Amino acid sequence: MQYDFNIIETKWQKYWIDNKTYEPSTKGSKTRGKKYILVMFPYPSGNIHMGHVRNYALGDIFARYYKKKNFNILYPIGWDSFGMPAENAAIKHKTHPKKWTYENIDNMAKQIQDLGFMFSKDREIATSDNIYTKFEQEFMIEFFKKGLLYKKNSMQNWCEKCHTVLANEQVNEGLCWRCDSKVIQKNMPNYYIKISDYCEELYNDLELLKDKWPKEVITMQKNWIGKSIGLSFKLSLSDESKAKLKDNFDGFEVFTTRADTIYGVTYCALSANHKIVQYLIDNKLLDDKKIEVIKNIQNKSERENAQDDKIGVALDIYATHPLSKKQIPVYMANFVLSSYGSGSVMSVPAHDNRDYDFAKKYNLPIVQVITNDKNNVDIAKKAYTQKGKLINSGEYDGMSSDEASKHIIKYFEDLKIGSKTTNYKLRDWCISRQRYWGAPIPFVNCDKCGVVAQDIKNLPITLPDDVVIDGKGNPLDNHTWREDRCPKCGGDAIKESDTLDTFIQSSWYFLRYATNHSKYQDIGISKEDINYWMGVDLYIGGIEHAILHLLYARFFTKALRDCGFINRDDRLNNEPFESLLTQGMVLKDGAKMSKSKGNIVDPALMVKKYGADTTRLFILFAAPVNKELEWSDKGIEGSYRFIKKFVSYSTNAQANSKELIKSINHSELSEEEKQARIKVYSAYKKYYDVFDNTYGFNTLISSCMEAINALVKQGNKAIWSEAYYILTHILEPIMPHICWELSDKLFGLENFSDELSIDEDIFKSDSINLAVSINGKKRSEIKVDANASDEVIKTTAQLSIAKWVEGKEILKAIVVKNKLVNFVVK
Ligand code: ANZ
Ligand code: ZN
Repeated sequence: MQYDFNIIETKWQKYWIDNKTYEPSTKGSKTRGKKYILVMFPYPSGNIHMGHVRNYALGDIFARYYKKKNFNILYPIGWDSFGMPAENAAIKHKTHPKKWTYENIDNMAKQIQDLGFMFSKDREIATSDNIYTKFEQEFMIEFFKKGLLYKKNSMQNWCEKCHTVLANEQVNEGLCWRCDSKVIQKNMPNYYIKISDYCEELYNDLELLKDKWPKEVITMQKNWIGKSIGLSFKLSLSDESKAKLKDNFDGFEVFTTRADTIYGVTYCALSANHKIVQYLIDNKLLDDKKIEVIKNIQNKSERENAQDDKIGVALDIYATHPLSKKQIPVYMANFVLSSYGSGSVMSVPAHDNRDYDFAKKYNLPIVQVITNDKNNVDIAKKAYTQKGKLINSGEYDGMSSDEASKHIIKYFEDLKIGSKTTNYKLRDWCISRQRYWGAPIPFVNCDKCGVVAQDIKNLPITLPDDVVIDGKGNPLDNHTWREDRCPKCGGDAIKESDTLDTFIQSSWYFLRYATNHSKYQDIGISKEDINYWMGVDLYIGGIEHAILHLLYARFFTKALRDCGFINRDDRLNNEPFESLLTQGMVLKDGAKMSKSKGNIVDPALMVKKYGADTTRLFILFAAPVNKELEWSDKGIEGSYRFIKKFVSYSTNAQANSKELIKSINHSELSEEEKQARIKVYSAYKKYYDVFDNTYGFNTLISSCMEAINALVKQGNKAIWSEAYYILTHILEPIMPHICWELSDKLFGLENFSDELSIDEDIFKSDSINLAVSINGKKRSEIKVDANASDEVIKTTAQLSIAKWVEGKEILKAIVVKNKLVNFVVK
């Protein structure tokens, strides 16, 4: 039989689409339940790459697996279609971002279909569609009403020359990626979402995902949320310092996770943007040189400052140590973040690395207050940052760190000068982007009323098409489109020209998919449909989204619940993704495939040359799912050969052979027939284990290959038929087109819905293993029939040790029943 993948693949893709085979049916249809399989939707950059293929192949095999098990499946795709590359393309190729984006979508949709990925057509969405924007804007307005969205001034990376805000990724070593001029920090109005209100819930609910999400992803989320428990207290300024500051400040708040080290405090440090620092600058209480140093630091992002060498400025003011009452100097230090804790720290150089480096540089005293069990801590070269036992700490001497922290916190609380505090690293989410190709932020600025939400009935607020994109600022800024009326007072108002961060779109797309498409025009999310489809049973995607996207999506689900858009789901605690599978990267020559490295293998070309089934088979066979996958031309050739072999041997099976298969009597079969059958059934067993538990698809494919190798050693038509009945079924999710073709020819597709019972008896081995030794030393092992004669055993054993007895004389062979064969050799 010829293998013409072109004809076969086109034929079945058409069949699946025409028959809506993989469309979700509405709730209540006769199925075993629902399975919602989700893959991370692509940015429509123009072409599918191998990373997409790996991601969607995995999604597709689960969708097909559950479909055959008669689950109602939702396996949707969409396009994360707002974002910067469209604008970059517009600058470079002088096209319109919209045109570029939608052409790319068409191209990629075709490539996806060519691979036989059977995403729902009905539920396909593009997040740049006006109808998607409409509901997103509604959510933003609701968040605003609930106090979950606000506007405030904050520092942004700003390029004077391009007159634009830059994302962190667009700043290379302090310079603009486009024009190489120096990037400064500019204080600008921005919109924020108050994700910090949800820190605790986001942190605590990770507990529910234990064992369902990869451990490292949970850890990454935990670190990102960054929960720290410690002590907050106020350090009082000395009287002289208070006077210097004209009594505008009497002290400042600090936060420490190491209350036990308090006696080791030898100075304290404020961030460059601290109120006191600003006061000193504004009132010329520092000399020009110091002011210049501070301003330089203010002009850098926190990220940059944290990476730089330690820089400080003595502020010539003093604070009083709360316990020892000693006067300690106050510095401005570049490593103190203004947005964490209270933007100021008590510094313990002996036990904190940053404090240590800083103290060394500025010659500040270092006082050790923690030691270890052996009392041999040496802080001459570096800080000792572990916990231990207290020394030089007055009444706390001898206590363990934990014990001392407890007592010290209590002391502060009793005196009402401090309290136990939980701090989170997670900052509010800045959602405004000063660029064109995004969802307009649905607010106006009114001179009289300030920031006012657009009227819901006027949504969506859509982008004007007539813009020139040249990379210099946001083309919306000076567009007449901005002229508007204030929904509150009716006076002149001006539209917001910022657009939403694209992470907003990917934070609710899975809820949109789960909404029946017949309702798409009327509502953003259907509560009823969500109740049925959510949570996502399996979410598959790249580990690179382990932090931001997954956190935002988790947050959105909870926030939309609190705004009444979805119902509370106590079972899942409103966690959207019940289980998560992160696939490894696709590499070529050891490096991630990328345009700049020129090591890209184009999936469309592979499909053209070998067909979709071969491409899918290779991708799933070449590596375990969560490991990196190295592209190999030999490998894909091998996959192609396997499929051709699979097709050509199919002529050994007989059509309509149900009765023939039933007539097989295992105990009457020859050893080769038995072996073939055992291999086929092992693969069948593995099929369920792999899909339900291990996800070891590469091992499932190996089992099928082994089965074929065992099958060719015999010629029983019934056995071949049974094998194809099973193998076309279990390989169907992986290489669907050819399996549908063969199954259709041989079994009328009946085997896809038929779960054969597995006769465990066939695995009961009727052979035994024997050790083979030479002069008492074990050399090999043989497998023989349980009732083999001593003669047969001796011959088999001798063959297995041939290389050790070459040129030697065998004096005797002794068979110990069911155990071993020993040769006495001279
Ligand atoms: C004294 C101390 C002694 C500290 C010691 C650590 C070790 P995490 O765990 O990340 O929450 N800190 C507090 N606010 C800061 C800010 N705005 N910028 C930079 N650092 C800040 O970190 C808490 C610790 O980071 C705090 O505990 C404080 O230093 C510092 F042996 O206080 B620690
Ligand atoms: Zn107004």
